[in-house]
Amino acid sequence: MNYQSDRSLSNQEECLISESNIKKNYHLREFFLLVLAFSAISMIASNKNAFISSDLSLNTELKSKMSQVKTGSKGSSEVSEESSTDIDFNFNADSSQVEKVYSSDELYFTTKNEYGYFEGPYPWLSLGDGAQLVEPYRDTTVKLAGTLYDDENDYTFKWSVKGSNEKLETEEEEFYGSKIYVTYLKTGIFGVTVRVYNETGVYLGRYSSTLIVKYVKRELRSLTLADREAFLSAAVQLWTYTTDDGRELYGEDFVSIEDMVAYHSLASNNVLCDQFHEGTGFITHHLALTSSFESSLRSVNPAVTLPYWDFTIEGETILQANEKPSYFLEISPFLNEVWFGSVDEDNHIQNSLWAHTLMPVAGVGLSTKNSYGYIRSYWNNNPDPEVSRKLFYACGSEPVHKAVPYCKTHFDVLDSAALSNFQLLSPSDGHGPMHVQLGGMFGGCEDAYTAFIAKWGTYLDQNMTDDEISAVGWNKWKWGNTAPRRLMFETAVMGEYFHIYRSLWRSHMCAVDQTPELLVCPEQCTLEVPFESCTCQVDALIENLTTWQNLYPCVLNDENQEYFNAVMPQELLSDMTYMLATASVMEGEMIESASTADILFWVIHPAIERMLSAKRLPTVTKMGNQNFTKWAVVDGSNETWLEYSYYTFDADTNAAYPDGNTCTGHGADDAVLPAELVITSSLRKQADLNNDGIISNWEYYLVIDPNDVNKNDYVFDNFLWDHCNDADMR
Ligand SMILES: [Cu+2]
Repeated sequence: MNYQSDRSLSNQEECLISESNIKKNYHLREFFLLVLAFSAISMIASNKNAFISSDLSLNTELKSKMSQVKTGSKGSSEVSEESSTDIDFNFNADSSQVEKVYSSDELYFTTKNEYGYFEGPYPWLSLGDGAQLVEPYRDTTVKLAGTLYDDENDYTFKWSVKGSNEKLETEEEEFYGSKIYVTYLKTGIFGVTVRVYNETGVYLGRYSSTLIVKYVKRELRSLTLADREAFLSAAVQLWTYTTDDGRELYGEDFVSIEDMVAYHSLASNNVLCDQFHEGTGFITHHLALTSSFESSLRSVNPAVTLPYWDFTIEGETILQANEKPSYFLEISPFLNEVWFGSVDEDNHIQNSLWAHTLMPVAGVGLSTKNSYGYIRSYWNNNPDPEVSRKLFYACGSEPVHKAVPYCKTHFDVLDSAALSNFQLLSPSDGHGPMHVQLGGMFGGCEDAYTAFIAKWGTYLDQNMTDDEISAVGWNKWKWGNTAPRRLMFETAVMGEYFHIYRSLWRSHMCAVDQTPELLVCPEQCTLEVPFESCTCQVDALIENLTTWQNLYPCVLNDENQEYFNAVMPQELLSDMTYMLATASVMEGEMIESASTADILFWVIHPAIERMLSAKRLPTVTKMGNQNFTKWAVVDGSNETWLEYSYYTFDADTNAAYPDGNTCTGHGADDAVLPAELVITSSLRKQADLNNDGIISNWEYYLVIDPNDVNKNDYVFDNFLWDHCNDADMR
């Protein structure tokens, strides 16, 4: 794939200097430059530097005063040359007097940018000292408000603004007016003081507060066109360059998608352990992966932060319309040319910046690959050189029970009674169906399914009366009366096929006799070998070395076995298991371990972090109109990390592995990411609390606490779910 490097930031990049700016806990590569001028507009238009400037639209009276400022006062040189000095501002207040400090009723700041005022409920913005949020790389107006300002226009306001740049640490920059324009090129906390003078220039008092500069993550739909384009064009660079090449161009924070795919896949593809999934480490691993993407994104364009996709907007619309999940394709604005691409009949992304994205090929020695050598799940023998998406499809049926998460689904995650519940629910209710529906299954299984339906379709479509259902032992029956067997088959079997296939490989966890690795893939297939001949299958079943009954628990869980055993004949169960265990299957990337190769992966996980922030911010208590459970203390002192992996078992409980198995990755102290995947600098520099060189799951959980102003350098735009106001959360 060859993308042109599209970098539209040359002006800002000209300003970047080497790493030297350290204040408090902020070690940021970007630097902060103030340029003072009353002629701000021309500078903003030319976009040459970052700057702060005062307002040109002051009232005439004030303007005339400003033009009389004495030569030599900072920030006024351009007008002072033509000024007379009729009024002598007493800038050096008598230090023997007690200085008047205005309360934040009398004076305070408001900040506004093209998105309006920031109203996120972060406690450090409402502590009473009037701290305001400003976004880096975004022109922002800082305006005075308050009774003093409202009541009286006869004052002159002199601003002193500090940055954390070494030079500016000691030198305040000054200007005049009722508002100033700022554009910060780094995140951090910056002091601002306004000194007030009366009309004769006598100093009256001052007001001081802070500007807190952080990125704001927004829902995809609310981005301006310019921000959308900046995000997309920066993001696609990760697919364009290797890590080495990217670092040469963009610096050490760059990580390529190729590496993201390799490391995510390595963590997921050990037959004895999935370090990132099916366990409680999912949440921090995926949020840290997201931070790694963010780090890379910002290295390409420091003005960009990864947005989030609140897919419950689509999910709730589908629910309200009483439609199947695939209705998504009619209502979502994202699978098209301007965002993330639509797909063609070959399951390829056919347009957008991700058109015909290539899959990474496993290098020598990389253990995680399929038979064709692509970095894909072991069991996914997809020979396609391109990223695949088979939307809302599992080998010929739609997984109708995998509803796109809607308001109630996310409410249940938000309502978690404890961190442990949140850990367990966030992968499943949080977003699981997005992976299933956007990945999809296809290939030889489609013909196998067709053949199965040719034999059993009529039977599956038979209706059942209540009497028939109770006659086979079921009083509580969730499959209805209309073709219940068809529904059972499509939801419990075809809709879970991705999971069943994986289980047949990790068969020590499910087969009755606990035989390991029953599903076997060819060591290697050349690209000339068609997928039909490069099948992962349970050879032992074909060779009569095992039975369908031995595999049956890999196909159906205990509860579903009871339903199926009651109403399906043995021959059907045998045919079903045989089909599942021998069909050649291909999977779209989103459903398997190379999901990071699809841009869609990267926009869905921030929605989960937004929920975690909502849990931890004290004033966020509702989704829609429904209150959710709050955790009493959220600073790490009162939460308990649950360590759980589906793949961990004790000694003497498994015939294949009598010594037991510990699947790492899910413990509080386990590394949150491989060291190669760097996270954003602000988190990286603070997260390793015990200085052991490893950022653990727990340390990562602590460092993204949204209540601590000094930690994360981004926030979410809001915690409003307006589309859920009328949703039923019960
Ligand atoms: Cu995910």
